[in-house]
Amino acid sequence: TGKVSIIIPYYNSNEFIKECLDSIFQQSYPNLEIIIINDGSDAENTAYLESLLTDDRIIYVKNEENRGVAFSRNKGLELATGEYVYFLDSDDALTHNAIEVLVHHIQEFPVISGRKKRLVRSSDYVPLPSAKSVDTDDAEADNDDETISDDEFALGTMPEFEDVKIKYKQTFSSRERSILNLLMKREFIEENQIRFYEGTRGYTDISGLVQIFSAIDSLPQIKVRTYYKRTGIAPIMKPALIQRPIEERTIDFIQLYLDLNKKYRKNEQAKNYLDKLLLGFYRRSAIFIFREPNNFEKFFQLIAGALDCFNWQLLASQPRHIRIEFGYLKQKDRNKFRKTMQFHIAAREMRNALKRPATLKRYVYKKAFQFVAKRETDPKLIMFESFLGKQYSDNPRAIYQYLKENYPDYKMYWSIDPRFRSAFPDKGVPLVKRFSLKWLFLMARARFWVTNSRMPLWLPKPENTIYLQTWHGTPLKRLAQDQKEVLMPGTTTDKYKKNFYKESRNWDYLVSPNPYSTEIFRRAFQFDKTIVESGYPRNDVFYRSDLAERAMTFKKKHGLPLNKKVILYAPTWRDNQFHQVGKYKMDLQLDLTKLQQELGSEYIIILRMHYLVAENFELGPYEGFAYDFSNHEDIQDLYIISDLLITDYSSVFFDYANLKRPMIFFTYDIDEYKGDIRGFYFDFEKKAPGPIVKTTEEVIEAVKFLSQGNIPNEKLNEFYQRFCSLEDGHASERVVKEVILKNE
Ligand code: C2G
Repeated sequence: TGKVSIIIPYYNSNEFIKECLDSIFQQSYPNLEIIIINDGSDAENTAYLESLLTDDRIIYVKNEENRGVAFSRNKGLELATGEYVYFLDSDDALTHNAIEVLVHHIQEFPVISGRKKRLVRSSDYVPLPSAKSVDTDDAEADNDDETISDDEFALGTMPEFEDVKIKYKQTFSSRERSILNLLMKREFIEENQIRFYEGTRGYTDISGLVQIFSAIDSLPQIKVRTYYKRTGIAPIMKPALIQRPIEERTIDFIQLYLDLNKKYRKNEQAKNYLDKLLLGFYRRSAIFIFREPNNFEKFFQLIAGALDCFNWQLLASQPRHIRIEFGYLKQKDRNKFRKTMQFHIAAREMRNALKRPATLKRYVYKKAFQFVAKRETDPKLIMFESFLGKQYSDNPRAIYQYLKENYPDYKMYWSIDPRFRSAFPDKGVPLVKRFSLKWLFLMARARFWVTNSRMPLWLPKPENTIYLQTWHGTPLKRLAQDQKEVLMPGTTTDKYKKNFYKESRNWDYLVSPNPYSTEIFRRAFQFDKTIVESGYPRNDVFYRSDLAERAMTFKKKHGLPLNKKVILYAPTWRDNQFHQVGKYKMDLQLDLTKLQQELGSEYIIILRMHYLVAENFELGPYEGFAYDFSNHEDIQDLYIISDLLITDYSSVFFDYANLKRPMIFFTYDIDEYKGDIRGFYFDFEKKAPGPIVKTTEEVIEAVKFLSQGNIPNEKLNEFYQRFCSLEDGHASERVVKEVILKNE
């Protein structure tokens, strides 16, 4: 029962550290030394971590700046005094008896491993179940990421130690790339001077593993789940995950491979492992590395160079195309390699395409698109789209209308989702169905794409097309890379962030409504091209002199009573409440019966749901009082006719503030929303330019209070200065001049 030193590097991961530490504090094996290396975390993360350091078995050290995980783990090894060492990551956790089971079984071996379970969402974590023995000896056994149902897991009991199955590994495959979940004797570590390579940012685990593998004959793996590995939840802005493009990772990997080769080429076990890693890396990454023509020469040389020390016998079991490619790399025949690689890439695309009719269709479409896009772009052709073709609205519409009035020689089209045809004018606006053949021709030849949301990622932007991304709101809710955990259905945090990153690579210009948004957009979208800080084109309308006439015309056209004041209710959507992918739920928490009783004589209410919300409200009983304008083409019209806005965390209030009319924030779920669901960029409760309320009664009270002229003018002005001061009715003009006219 020797002491175990658990080594945990920590870098800005305060969302998960409590779970991690609790899982150690409650280990059934008490003889622990818990070494935590704070690797230059920011003040907030540091303070939180430090508040949790209550156990006197903890040794806590800080790096002055962020030095990387290899450095931190090495430091941990220097500090460790236990008989055993064990690495744990600060966003992972252990099962209740993990250490006990590992220590029990290590016996005379220098190293032993347990098994891992993946946590994809934080809610998958079941606090502290005991390790459970796995008795199926399935083909997956080599893969330490297993998928089992949570139920089975939660019911896990302490295994009878004698019953635990053990597998002894003598060779190490390229799947073994993690130092986590290995219990190691410290004497062994020190005798072999095992340390992590600090010269690269990635792949440092393998630098430790290769040393271990070079020094052992056999690695026992007990078939007991001991470790929860969190995947798919990228802590905000962890550069390791998304910002490290394939080029950088390739350079890191090859550097490490060459370096380790020098040291271990005489050790068969280690050499074998390294070469398998190289093969694995090549097979996973080659097509991504060589797909980009500009990278070709550099990476050809790099990889061909690395192969000088490769053991060619390993190739025998590889597929034919890999053998051929490696052959050309070895001969340094770049032309033949290039041709083979092009074929490989094309064949792979084709194979993916043939999987399903839908992917085949897309493949053919994409090829046709690329073919058309080879022709020159038409400098007068502009394609517009708003909210994925669902609306004729927002910034794209304002820019469109400005151009139409002032530069009528442009050929302009609106891309529409045919299911939303009724949200577009009957005539006067040229419409084209998204993904139709005509759309393909227009999109592939247009000089400009103007949109406020994302484009399908599989659609290759033509080389000379300029993509103007207007976005659709000043952010209060955390955006894109700034989101901690993405709860939307049909994606994971990792996938979402990666896709967002790819999407924003395509943008050439981004419109920003104010300096506050500029700063956020730069970071959250990882955008370093031109930001046009112009104010929002969609808000130009507020600065026209005919707002009253417009309101009157609108009310008459839609049969709204002219003698009543108008309340607009426009809430946002909830990431974690949905019917299916892309269709979100909205409980109407506002009690319309009460509202009508209390306010009906003076007011009507217009309901406007977010475009992602798919909900049909039964408004029959409230005829003459409540109206559903969720499908109306553009919310700007509704702002103009309303006398008061009720919203929540939606960016609508940044726009509405331009009108300097009263606002109420109906935030019945604020704690949950500002916490787990999204998180905010500023202290909303302090800065909101109007009362914050949680119940219908409070809404009614607030409406009455505001209608007596109690407008919080000071807050409203402060808010206006911060978010609306660029708005003057000329934002569209500024965008057109900066983006369209300059690039014709
Ligand atoms: N919107 C609307 N009706 C609503 C809510 C929003 O028409 N009930 C429109 C508004 O133009 C708003 C935009 O959709 O500005 C974006 O809506 P948000 O509620 O802010 O939500 P989201 O689409 O998540 O965008 O940077 C801004 C954020 O990305 C928010």
